[in-house]
Amino acid sequence: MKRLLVALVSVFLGAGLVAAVAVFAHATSGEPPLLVATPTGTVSTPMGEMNSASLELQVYPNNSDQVPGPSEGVNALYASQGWPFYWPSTTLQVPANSLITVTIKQYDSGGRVFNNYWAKVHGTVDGTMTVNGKTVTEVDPTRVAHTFTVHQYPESGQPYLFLSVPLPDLGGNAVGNANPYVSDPKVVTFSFMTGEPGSYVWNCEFPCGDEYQEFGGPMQQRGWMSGTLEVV
Ligand SMILES: [Cu+2]
Repeated sequence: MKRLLVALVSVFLGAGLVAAVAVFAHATSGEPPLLVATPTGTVSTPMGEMNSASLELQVYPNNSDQVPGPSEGVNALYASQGWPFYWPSTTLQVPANSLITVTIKQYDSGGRVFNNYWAKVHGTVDGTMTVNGKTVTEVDPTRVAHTFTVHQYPESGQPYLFLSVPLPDLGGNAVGNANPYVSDPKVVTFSFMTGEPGSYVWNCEFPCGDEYQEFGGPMQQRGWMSGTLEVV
């Protein structure tokens, strides 16, 4: 009887611990609000008429009165430490079978990427992007602030999607959070095509976080340097 009681108590304690971990993980996850791409009509492409949509993002070096940044759950800690982040959200949704045009205003400093691959443009229409209106296929690998890199979950069974663009840095004394500190961010635009619906993740490949090789902390945190891309 005593043995049965001990076993039962252990099971209840175990279940309670699992529930507590789940509640804690949920409270600290701070999933940012969904940002849905704005439909922009149709465009003619070599593959025929296609729906189009646009997304606008910014990258800031740290939070400020002008741009509060994510602050729910574990995000409050990162906010107090002044890490860079994508804004207004990292939870993105775009339409399927469409041409998506993304504009990113970049306000941060940077440095050298670990591998020059991340200074090159991959997976966009024509393999190009524009930086302040100029068409390029790569940027100086010693002057990268962040990258926007979309890839699959490890499971297959959905359309292939890989996309990576480097965001050039600002000079040290030009860095700022938003107007009025900086009136001329690096403005990067690029377009890519979506296929059938799928779930993807994205992150930054510039070592802008902390811990292991500067790829820890905010680099792995949604709301900061990684997020999701739903094609619906
Ligand atoms: Cu980054």
